[in-house]
Amino acid sequence: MRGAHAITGLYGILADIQDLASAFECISFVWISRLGNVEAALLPKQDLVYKLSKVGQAIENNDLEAACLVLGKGIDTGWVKTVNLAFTKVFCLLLPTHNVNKNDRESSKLAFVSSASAFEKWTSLTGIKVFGHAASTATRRVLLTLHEKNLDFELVHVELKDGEHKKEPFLSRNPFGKVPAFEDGDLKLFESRAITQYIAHRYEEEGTNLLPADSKNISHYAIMAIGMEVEAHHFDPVASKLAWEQVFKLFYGMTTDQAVVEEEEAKLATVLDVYEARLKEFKYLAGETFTLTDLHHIPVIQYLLGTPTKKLFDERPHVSEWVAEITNRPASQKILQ
Ligand SMILES: N[C@@H](CCC(=O)N[C@@H](CS)C(=O)NCC(=O)O)C(=O)O
Repeated sequence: MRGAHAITGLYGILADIQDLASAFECISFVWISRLGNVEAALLPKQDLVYKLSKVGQAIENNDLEAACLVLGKGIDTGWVKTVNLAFTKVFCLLLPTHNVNKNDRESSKLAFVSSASAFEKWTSLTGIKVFGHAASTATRRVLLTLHEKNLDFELVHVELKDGEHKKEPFLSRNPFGKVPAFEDGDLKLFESRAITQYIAHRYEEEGTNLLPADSKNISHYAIMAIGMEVEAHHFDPVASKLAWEQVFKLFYGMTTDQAVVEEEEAKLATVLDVYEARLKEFKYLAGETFTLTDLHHIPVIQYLLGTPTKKLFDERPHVSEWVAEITNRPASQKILQ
C-alpha cells in the first residue's frame, strides 16, 4: 500500500492514541515493514523537520512546484517515495530508544502531522485516476496494467447506463465518448492501449516489466507492436462481438443472436490458428516474457471463458496453456473482484 491510504491510516492512529511513544513505535514498524529496509535517521533532524514543514506549506498553498523543489523530481511517484522515506526517518527519530530531546520530539511530531494532511491533499491532486467502468474490458485493460505495476490509483466510476460518457464533463476527457479516460497529474489520456503503453514506460521500474526484456532492442519492440496491432485489429473486434452477444446482451435483458455467434466464432478460429502457431514457438505472443501484447487480451478472454466460445481456446493446446497462464496471474484475478 502506498500514498494517501497509508497516510490516512497513520494520521488516524496519531489522532486517536494518547500514548504517543507507542504510537510512533507502531507507525515506524508499519513503515519499516513497508519499505523493507530503513536508512535510519541519516538526515540531520532539523533539516528533515524543516523540509517536511516546507513541503506541508507548499502543498497547502497548492504550490506543487515549490513542493517539488524541496523534495526533488517532478510530479511523480518518485516524489511520493521520497516523502515516504522522509516520514520513515521522522518515525525513527521519534522512537523512545533514540536519544532525542523533548522539544525536538514535539517539533518533529508537529511537522509529521501537518505534512501528513498536506500529503493527503498532494496525492489527491497528483494521483493516478481512471475514469471508467469496472466491467468494461477497455477499462479493465488499464486497471490490469496498474495492478501489474503495483501502483495506487483511483477508479472514478462512469455510469454507462445513464450515458454519463456521452456528456460533459466526460466528453472533455474523451471526445469520442468511450471509457476509459485517464489522468496522471497534469497528463490526461484516453484509448486504453495508449494508456497501458504510457504506464509501462513511465513506470518501467515498478512492478512487472511489461515491455520486451531487452528494453534497448528496437526490433523486440517492433515484435511487441505487431502483437498489439493484431490484438486491436484482428482479435478484439471479433472477441468483443462474441462477448457482447453472449455476456453483455444478457446483462441488458436482450437475447443472443446465434447466427452472429457462429459467424464471429469462425473468424475467431482463424485468428486463434495464427496464435497457436506462434505459441508453439514462444511462451508468449511477443517472445519468452509476458508483455503488454498478452495483457491486452486478458479482459475479453476472461468474459469468453464463461461462454461456449471457450471451446475455441480449449481445442488449441498452446493457446489453451497461454490462456491459463495469463488469466491466472494475480493481477488478472484482481480485476475480477
Ligand atoms: N478503443 C477504445 C475503446 C473503448 C470502448 O469501446 N469502451 C467501451 C467499453 S469497453 C465503451 O465506452 N462503450 C460505451 C459506448 O461505446 O457507448 C479503448 O480501447 O479505449
